[in-house]
Order: sequence, then structure tokens, then C-alpha cells
Amino acid sequence: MRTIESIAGLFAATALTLTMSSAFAEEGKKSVTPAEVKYQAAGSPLASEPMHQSIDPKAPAMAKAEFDKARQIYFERCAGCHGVLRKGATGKALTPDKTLASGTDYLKVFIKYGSPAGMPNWGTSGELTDDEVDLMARYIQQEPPTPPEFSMADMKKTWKVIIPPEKRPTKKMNNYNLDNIFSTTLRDSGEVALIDGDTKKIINIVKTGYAVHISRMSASGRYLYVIGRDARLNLIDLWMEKPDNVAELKIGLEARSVDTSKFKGFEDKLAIAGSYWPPQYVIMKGDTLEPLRIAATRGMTVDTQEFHPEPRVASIVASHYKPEFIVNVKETGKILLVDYSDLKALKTTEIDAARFLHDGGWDMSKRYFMVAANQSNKIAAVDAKEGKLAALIEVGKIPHPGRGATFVDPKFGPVWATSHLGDETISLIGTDPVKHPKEAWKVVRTLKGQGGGSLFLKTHPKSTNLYVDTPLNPDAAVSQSVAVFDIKNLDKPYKTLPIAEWAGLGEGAKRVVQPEYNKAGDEVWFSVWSAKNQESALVVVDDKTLKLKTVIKDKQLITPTGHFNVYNTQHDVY
Ligand code: DHE
Repeated sequence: MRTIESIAGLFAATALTLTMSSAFAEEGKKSVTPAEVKYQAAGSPLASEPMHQSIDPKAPAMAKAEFDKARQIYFERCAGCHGVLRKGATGKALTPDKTLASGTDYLKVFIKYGSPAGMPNWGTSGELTDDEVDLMARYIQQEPPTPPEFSMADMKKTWKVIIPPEKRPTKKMNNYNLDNIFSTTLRDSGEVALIDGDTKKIINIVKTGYAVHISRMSASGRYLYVIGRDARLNLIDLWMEKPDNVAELKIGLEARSVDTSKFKGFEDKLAIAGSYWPPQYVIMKGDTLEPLRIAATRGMTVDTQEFHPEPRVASIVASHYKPEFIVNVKETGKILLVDYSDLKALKTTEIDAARFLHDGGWDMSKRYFMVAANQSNKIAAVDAKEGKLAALIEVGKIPHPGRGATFVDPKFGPVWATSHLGDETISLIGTDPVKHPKEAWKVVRTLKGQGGGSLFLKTHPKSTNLYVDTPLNPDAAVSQSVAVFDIKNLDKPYKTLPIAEWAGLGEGAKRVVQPEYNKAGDEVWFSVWSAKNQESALVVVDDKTLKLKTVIKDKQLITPTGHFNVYNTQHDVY
């Protein structure tokens, strides 16, 4: 089996005998795993935004058409790692103060051959031609163009109420068991599939944003919210005879997160969505998506306290303790507790955590929100009751929990677990400071899974299994299967389920991604994710026997990735 590290070695292509220039070489030491490069490599919708070209006389000349082409390539391939304004994120900063000092020849080598630190070999892999490599080397020496802002007026122009609340059903008009519907992301077709979890039949394929990312539920379980990478937010009414879109809003130019008010008295009233660009979040009316209040997230970083011009909004979750949204700001490392009880006097508690906040979920008591600061290799535990940080916990390399998994460890009591993109471990963190104070906020146990490249793990209150996926592992045998641990006996080796093989598909990457339980907690759904022009499937496993239950195939199921069971999403069951 090829390890992540040995694959990283493959990037150590050739011509790096050229002397690296100062600042650039220093930053090149930061190691990025290939799994992570793959993860970040999704194209940014900003590629199609017009932007101003500012001419720097010190930079190599570029005609407008060349600049526009390079800008498009940059946003499709590079911005995810290097940032919209090229200030650096997981990849190094590519601002002219650094790139001009390196010069075109050096930059061409770097782009063509990649680096041992994880920069992909764009030229030798055939992704970019020599001319495009030359173009990009010249482009990154120019001043980075800034995409436009997105104001309330811009939002209002995109806002559509397809069916106004007064024309919607006053009761459920279908016979579906709404609690057990799954909303499955069809990533590359810009749609979600609503699937009846009882019959496994597709109810509707609903048009949503580009490269749709996540689905979340309103507190009552009636409304489903779907956000696309292009920041298009769709509101789907599950009470309709055939559930479909009832409202739509573009909340920015690029986005990943959405949630809805869950505190008593505010059920279904408000929604919130955060954007990657511009760096801001917006609070909306829950049943129409009317935008009410925008707040910017630009500000100082948590550690060096420098201004960051593009801190992206990562996960957002609604508190069960107070009328608050928990907004995680990636590049500044700040966690904002946004009190939504009075939008005209918005009170925000700003909690210092650690840089690169990404995804997370509640502990078993739903008092502590556990969020990964992924590049910092830490989990931040936020106490939603007290409104402060409970702890910052050192875990493995690049934690990626999704929502995480909560269960009672037979020896250490209640834990919340995360797997990792950068190594094969699964960290179990104690989360009960009252009955298990010695274990609280410590990694009480480290399990060894199949390998790095994990994105999601899952269990359920009714299950004693813990499923860990590894879709970004470079070894196909690992990316196409899942590991299952027995929670009652965590010293026992894990079992491997060959999910992709069970799907019986032809050619394709067949990455097995995101375990998700049905409402009853007795079956687990997986996506088997291949390219847009290949067949994918959903595989349903019997949780008791760990045997195949059903394979769901349909030509409409294009690139399925995340799936969200209505009840489990509504009640934060994981
Ligand atoms: Fe995600 C959650 C960002 C790539 C599938 N993803 C999230 C969240 C963020 C995020 C901030 C948390 C949202 C929340 O809880 O409010 N994801 C990003 C990226 O920036 C990144 C790395 C690159 C990109 O260009 O988007 C990225 N994500 C992916 C994928 O490639 C995945 C595997 C497939 C896909 O559909 O694009 C993917 N991300 C998911 C899923 C969740 C998610 C399924 C929700 C997990 C959950 O259980 O709630």
C-alpha cells in the first residue's frame, strides 16, 4: 500500500536544483499532503467574475486577454490553496513582493514540476501546457485582482420567492416519511436528489447552485436549505406534494455554509449563510430567504494579530442553548457567537481559537461545539452555554471530522471523535468535564484506521459501530472501502467493507464518501463517487450485520457526495 508520505515523494519532481529564492523557499517547507491538495483543488466560481487588471511596471508584460485567461486558470486551480488575494492559505503566499523576487524562470519550474511540499506538478501531469505554465508564472507576478464585493442591493437583485409563504401548503401534502428523506448532493450537476429513505426511490431532483455543497434543515423539519459553491442558496419545502424550491438567493460569490435558527421561540424564523467571498455572512428570513443583515468577517488574526483581508466563513451551527449562531472564521481563527435575538443591535462574542477553522459538530450533550482548526492540527471546544472556549486540543495531522462522531467510550466515558486528512489516526476526545474531569478535553484514545485521506466518520445513538471513510487516500483499495470499529471493544481491529466493489460499477475513482445513518439508526448510506461522465451509486449497509442491503443506481445520480438524512440533520444526530 502506498502511504501518503510516499505519494508526497512523487511530487519531488526533478528540476528543483535551481536555487530557490529566499522567502519562497522558506515557505516551501510547509508540508501539504496530496490528499489535501486533491481536497482543495475544486474550482472557484470566482473564475468567471470580471476583475480589474492593474499594471505593475516591474512585472513581466501581459496583454489583457492573457491576463484574463490566467486569472481564470488561477481561480479554477490555484485559489483554493493560495487564496483569492494570493495572501496564502494552505498554499504559500503568492503576492508580488515574493513572486517578483523569484522571477519567471524559477516560477515556471515550480509550476511545471511541483514541489515536495505538496504543490502539484501542473505541467508534467499534463494539466497545463508549457505556454500556460509560462502564462501563470507571469500572472502571479502581477498585482492580484480583487473580485467585487456583494452588497445588500446585489443580494436583493438575485432574490426570488418562487412560491410565497401564503401560497404554500398549510399541512404536509405528501405521504413521504419526511424524517427519513435523504438530501444527496449531486456535486457536478448542481442539483440535490431527494431520496425516500424507506423505499430508496428518488422523490425529486432539485436544481440548486453550482457544485452544491451542503444541506441543512429548519428546526421544524419542514424546510431544507441547500448552498452551492457559487453561493446560491435554495429553500426547499418538504410539505409540497412533490418537494421543490420555494425561494432562492445568491448570498455572495462563493460559499460553503448555511444553518437555521434552532433556539426555542425562533424555530424556522431565521437562516444564516456564510461566504468565502466576500468574507461575510448574512442573516435571512427563514421562510423566504429575504436578506436582513450582512456582517463582514475581515479582521485581525488570532495569533499574530495582523489584519486579514479575506477570512472565509467556514462552518456555521445554530446553538441549542441561546439564540445564537456559531460562525467559524477560517483564516483569522476566530469563533463568533452571533446573538440573533435583535438584528438591529447585533451582539457578537468573539472567541480566540486557532487559525484555519473548518468543519465540526456538537458533543453528545450539545453544549460544546467541537471545530477543527485543520492546518493547526487542533480541535477547539466551544462552550455554547458559557460563551467561551473550553479548550484547544492537539490532535493528529489535519483533522477533518465533518460533524464528528459522539459515543460513550467503555473506559473513558462520553467522547467526540475526528479522523484526519493527513494521517491514519482517529482521535477520541473526552467531552464530559463533570463526570469524567480527568479525561475532559484530552485525546483519551487514538485508533488507527486504514490510512490518511479521511473526510468523514459517523456513528448513531442506536448503533455500536463507528464508520471511517478514506476517500482521498491515494490507494484505491483504501479510498474505495470503509473501516468499521466496534465501539464496545475499541481494542479490536477494524473490519473493512468493500463498498465500491458492492456497488458493481465500471471504470471510475469510486471514492467512498460520507457515512450517514437513516432515522432508525439501523442502516448506513455511502456515496460511491466517480467523475461526471461515469456511473456513481449509493450503497446502503445493514448496520447490525455489516452486510450490503441495497445499491441505489440511477442515471440522474451524477457525482453524489454528501448526503443528509432529514431527522439526523434537523436534530444534530451524529
Ligand atoms: Fe466540504 C462541509 C469547505 C471540499 C463535502 N465543507 C464543509 C464545511 C466547509 C467546507 C466550510 C462546513 C460547512 C458547515 O458545517 O456549515 N469543502 C470545503 C472546502 O473549502 C473544500 C476543501 C474545497 C472546495 O473547493 O470546496 C471542500 N467538501 C469538499 C469536497 O471535495 C467534498 C468531499 C465533496 C463535495 O461535495 O464537494 C466535500 N463538505 C462536504 C460535505 C460536508 C462539507 C459532505 C458536510 C458534512 C456534514 O456531515 O455536515
